[in-house]
Amino acid sequence: MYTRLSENNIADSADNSCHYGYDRASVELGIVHFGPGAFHRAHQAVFTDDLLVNGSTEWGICEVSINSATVKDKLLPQDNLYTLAILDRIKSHRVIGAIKEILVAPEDPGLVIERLALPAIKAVTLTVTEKGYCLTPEGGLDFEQESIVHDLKNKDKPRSVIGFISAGLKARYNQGVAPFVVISCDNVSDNGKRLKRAVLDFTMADDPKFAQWLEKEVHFPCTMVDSITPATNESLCQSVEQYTGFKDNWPIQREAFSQWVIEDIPNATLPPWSSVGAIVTKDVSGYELTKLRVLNCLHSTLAFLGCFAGLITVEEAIKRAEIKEFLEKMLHDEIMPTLPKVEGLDKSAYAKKIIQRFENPAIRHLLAQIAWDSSQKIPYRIIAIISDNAVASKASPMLCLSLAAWMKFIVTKVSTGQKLVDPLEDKLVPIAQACDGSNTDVEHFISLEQVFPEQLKTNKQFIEDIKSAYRLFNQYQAQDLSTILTTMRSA
Ligand code: CS2
Repeated sequence: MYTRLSENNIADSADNSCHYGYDRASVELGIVHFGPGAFHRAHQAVFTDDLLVNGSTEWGICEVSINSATVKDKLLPQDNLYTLAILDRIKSHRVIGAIKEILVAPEDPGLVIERLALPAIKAVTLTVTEKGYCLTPEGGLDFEQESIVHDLKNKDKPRSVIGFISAGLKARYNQGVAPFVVISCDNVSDNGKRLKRAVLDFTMADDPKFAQWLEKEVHFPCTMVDSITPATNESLCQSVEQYTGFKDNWPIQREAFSQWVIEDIPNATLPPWSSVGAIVTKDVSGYELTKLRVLNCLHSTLAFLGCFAGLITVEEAIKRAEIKEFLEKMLHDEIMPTLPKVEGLDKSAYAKKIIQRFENPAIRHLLAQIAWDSSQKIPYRIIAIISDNAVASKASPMLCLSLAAWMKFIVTKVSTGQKLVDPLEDKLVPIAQACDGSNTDVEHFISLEQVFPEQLKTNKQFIEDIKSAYRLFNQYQAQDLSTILTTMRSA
């Protein structure tokens, strides 16, 4: 019915309003990206596409999938093009042409290193989630991880992103080619610092002289990335077809808001993303912390409370007055006081805008999607705030309620035989199986050293607050969420 999205078909189309609008043949590779998931294609690839729309020709992207060939298999038949649907009060669609090539690392690791060694590659970006950095809970490289053990023995055939970045930089070092800048775009605080630590630890174990060069010459700016990007579903594919007239194997959807804050490091040359809206600033950590603690913390809380109440989407959950009021009070009492001063950022206006973004009626953002991988997310977005409050001798009963709702969520999933989508699944399942609805359930969860820091485990107030919140989730049913929220607030 619809023709396949492709360079020729879009060029021949009578309605060209979605066309990327530049000559793709003249675009050269300038960026390598690891992890071409939906968020990258909705965010960094779009900033880069804007550069190409403005006439640059040196910033084509070579995508590298670390494990699976799915992205390549879906996008190759359409010349690596895909549609970005911006779904908000105003809707728009555009085809993104920035991806020039997609490599699947296990198919040809040598080719990935070859690309990384190309002098034209000036930046390497990553969205591989924090587990891709292979770090221990203490923050150093985990030398016991299988892929790291493998990569230190097989440096020309790495499996991990850390092994690839090191091999690419080493090839440049050996050939006297200036290094690329390495830009983590994962949603964790101090992302650049964490990544640098992983790469440095790896190279120290490999070649200390090269490691010294790397430490001095290679820049790893921290970043903050933000745009709400629900996973692609069948209804998006259909609406994109109807709108553009093309069959697209993997369109991407996101809200209109998109923000990229990149640390300004002297001598680190970035592709000119600041000319298309990226903010380059010395104070990226302030933005990062504010985003994690406001947007992501509220998101996860919405997900846990909403899932308990049997709700499906963010919009449905934020429409419930008792949930919205709870979030607003939690923001005011427990989150805002922990936020740093950020020049040029009005925190109250920022928080207000985030609630409005959640109310966007044009996208169906599934609460379940946000609840995925929570063991990796809550340390940054919830527990770090509780820890800061604890240092200031302040309790965080509402944030504890959010954590208790996460525990309840895990126990419910496991007891009803549903699959957990979480990298700590093998630890969470036995914990949930040992739970019996009593106070000791909380203790089982808190023993997870990857999630809960030592100093909280011995904090009486924290334990008491989580236990009393957890009791409420066992005492009341899904339809009683408002009772839970009011009971806890009046306690
Ligand atoms: C969400 C984020 O899935 C989640 O955990 O909180 O992906 C959120 O949508 C993005 O960080 C927004 O920039």
